[in-house]
Amino acid sequence: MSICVLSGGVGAAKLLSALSGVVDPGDLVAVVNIADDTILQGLYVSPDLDTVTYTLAGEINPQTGWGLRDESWQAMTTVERYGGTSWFRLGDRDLGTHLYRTQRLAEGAALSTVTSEITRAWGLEQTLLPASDARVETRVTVVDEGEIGFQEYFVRRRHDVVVTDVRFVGAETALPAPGVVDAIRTAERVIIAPSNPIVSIGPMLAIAGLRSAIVDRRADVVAVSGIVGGKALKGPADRLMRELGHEPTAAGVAAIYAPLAATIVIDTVDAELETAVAATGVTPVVADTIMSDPARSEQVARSVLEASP
Ligand code: FO1
Repeated sequence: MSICVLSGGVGAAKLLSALSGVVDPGDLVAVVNIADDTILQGLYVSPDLDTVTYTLAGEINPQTGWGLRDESWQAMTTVERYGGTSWFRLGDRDLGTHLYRTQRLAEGAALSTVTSEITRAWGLEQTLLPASDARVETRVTVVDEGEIGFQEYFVRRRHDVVVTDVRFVGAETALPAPGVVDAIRTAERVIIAPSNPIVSIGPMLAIAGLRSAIVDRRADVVAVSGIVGGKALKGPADRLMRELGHEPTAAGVAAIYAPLAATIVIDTVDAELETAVAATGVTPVVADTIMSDPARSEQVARSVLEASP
């Protein structure tokens, strides 16, 4: 029986890595966000797919949480020499992935096909499925500036700007990638990783066929709050939630996931929010959720697996 995990980048990758230590990695299926994907230097870059792949392969750059370890930056130095785009940095080792993926997509291969080629080449036992083979793009409306691309917001503006709207271009017509609906339908358990509910999980849930597959499994869906003590574990989730009218707490996360998840794991520091979470209609399970070292991560994985009724 498989376990299906809706995944963004860093937080999801850590949870998948921890789950791989407590269940057969071959039973794990990650459905991964693709709305951060972007074209840079003419190359198709898929940050969340790569972060999950590199983490599960044990090759993630431990300093950044993205890209490959033991990286060098010679190609970027050359781009800088020409005055090219250098705010989004592609390492020399990492470039190989973008070159390969871009070439395969240009040949007409689907993103899901290329993803399985890449994960096989890294020796992964887990299955990674892009949420869709169609292009879905997060666009962010920023005060005094208007709408910009996700990486322009996240990396170039360091998400240090006021956001008034987020939309997912292409989601209305996108179909879930092959295998996604089946994975959700047949999984023993569906987990929503502690990723950003607005810009990591949100774009996947904007794909109608994917959302309805999750809704159908609501009783078996366990979400993990990535907001702990009112702060995002990583990135701008707390700020984005506040600016877009959600309460930036575990209860706010529960309210977003209420139509989709019967259970939510909230951190022990948020134990006093239990009643507020329960009031959203999602059953809270209080546990340590901080994956700061392998032993704690393994305990988090066990707690998440045990959280389901
Ligand atoms: N994040 C940065 O903050 N700066 C970068 O230059 C950068 C480059 C990059 C290259 C490849 C890749 O897969 C990810 C990269 N990221 C970078 C991370 C990434 O853009 C974001 O963390 C995610 O999109 C948010 O989930």
